Amino acid sequence: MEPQPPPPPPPPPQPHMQPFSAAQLDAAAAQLIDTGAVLLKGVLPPGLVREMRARFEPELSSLVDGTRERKPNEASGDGSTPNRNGFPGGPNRGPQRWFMSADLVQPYLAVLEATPLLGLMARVFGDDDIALTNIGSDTPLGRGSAFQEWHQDGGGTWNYRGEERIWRLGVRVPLVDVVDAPPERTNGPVEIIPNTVEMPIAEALERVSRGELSVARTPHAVGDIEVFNPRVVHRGSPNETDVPRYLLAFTFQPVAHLEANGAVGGGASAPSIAEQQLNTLSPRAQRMVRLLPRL
Ligand SMILES: O=C(O)CCC(=O)C(=O)O
Repeated sequence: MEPQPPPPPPPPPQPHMQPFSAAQLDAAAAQLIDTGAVLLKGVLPPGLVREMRARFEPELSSLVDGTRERKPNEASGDGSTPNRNGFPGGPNRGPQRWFMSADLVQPYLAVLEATPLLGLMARVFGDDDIALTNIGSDTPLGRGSAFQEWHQDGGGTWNYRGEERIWRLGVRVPLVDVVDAPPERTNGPVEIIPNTVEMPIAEALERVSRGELSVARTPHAVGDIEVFNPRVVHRGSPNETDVPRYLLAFTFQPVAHLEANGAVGGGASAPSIAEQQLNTLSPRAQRMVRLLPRL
């Protein structure tokens, strides 16, 4: 008889995630749709976030030191095109600020099992399958980092079954506490101008100067996640401390939108996922990465 390959290891037990009631998730979804962002407190266990940080920190250091090769989606241009902060394309996004794509591996992928996040996304995207399409990071390393320009990331609404629907959500997962205590203890909270998802940036800034809109900076404790519509006007702020402000930003999109736009697989810059990582995921989380290229 042919020797049988060993069975795949069983998925690890789900980390304990803070339960949220249906009413809390309804309110969070309404806030996200109305304003462009919502903070969910205490979703991820701090031990899990510490494991994520332990994986992330050396990888970013090796990118900054130049000992790690850049991945395709870390190039924002051909090396000569300035990116939106006026610096040459690539992972360095200005003084003391570095972009890095994270590998689709555990412990990061445990975020796909966070039931409050799944409940919130289901309220925004409906019953459709949702895909994870990227994990990125834009890290202000410390003193000397600067404000980003105000911007809106790609995304918006699309028409699906006769309805206007959001087609992209970002999820910020801070790997350290994000503190807003200027001047010395602020470590780079992202600033947003709520209620600007459909507004041109110039108009948003004009309305801020007239006092009709305000700028919000949301502190995050380790374990919190912030879900945002990438069209909300926002910018990174300087980190005035000596400790890098590590934070991962996950991107989720409905599969139906990817299929309708021929973007299944995400194009040249889509991250790949290794088969052995799939075996660590629940069947539901496996569905969320099934369209990604395999390593
Ligand atoms: O994490 C930050 O400081 C800002 C990241 C951001 O807004 C972006 O790169 O679009």
